[in-house]
Amino acid sequence: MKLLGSNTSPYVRKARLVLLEKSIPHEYVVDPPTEPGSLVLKLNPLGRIPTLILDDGFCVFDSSVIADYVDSLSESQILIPREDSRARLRVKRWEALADGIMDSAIVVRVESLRPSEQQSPALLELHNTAITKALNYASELIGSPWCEGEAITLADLALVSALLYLDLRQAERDWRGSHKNLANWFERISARRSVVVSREG
Ligand SMILES: N[C@@H](CCC(=O)N[C@@H](CS)C(=O)NCC(=O)O)C(=O)O
Repeated sequence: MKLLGSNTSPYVRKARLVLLEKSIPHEYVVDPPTEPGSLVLKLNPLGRIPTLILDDGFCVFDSSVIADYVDSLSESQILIPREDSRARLRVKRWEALADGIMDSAIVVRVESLRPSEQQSPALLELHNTAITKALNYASELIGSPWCEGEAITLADLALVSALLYLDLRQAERDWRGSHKNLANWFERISARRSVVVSREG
């Protein structure tokens, strides 16, 4: 299978981390949909990344759907709990929280690229506040050593993807200073091979 994406997209990082953690053989192809001739535009009606192309050509889109599918491919290292519905719900809620941080950070990024007189301070405030509140929530919720306790799950992979994107686009936001437990967890997950590989490009 082939994962089409870009190195800056947090949703792509989440999908890559799932593939890497599960040790699923795949090819990662940098193919941003903004580039003319991008395969993403031909195969994914939404024109978004990540896009996963299975060996028979079946096109999978949306990082949550990709994560779910890839996790189902093997019994080793289950990232989304299967038997315990509340445990599954907790992990999926973590994913939604992390995705929400990504969504808001992207709105802020896109808005910030507009000429300053055309920017909406209210929109920037709305999304920056959502990010702040989501980080507070994550900091209250996070377990040890991983988000949901002893086993690493999709929750951790989604959260690290969101935080790496904040570091990229909102370096001035001192989330480590206000959330020491998140900072410690981040140090721990940053040493993980999957995260190291995903940061190499
Ligand atoms: N909910 C989607 C969001 C995907 C998304 O918005 N990706 C952005 C990149 S970060 C994208 O492809 N935007 C279109 C573009 O870059 O042209 C997911 O989780 O996969």
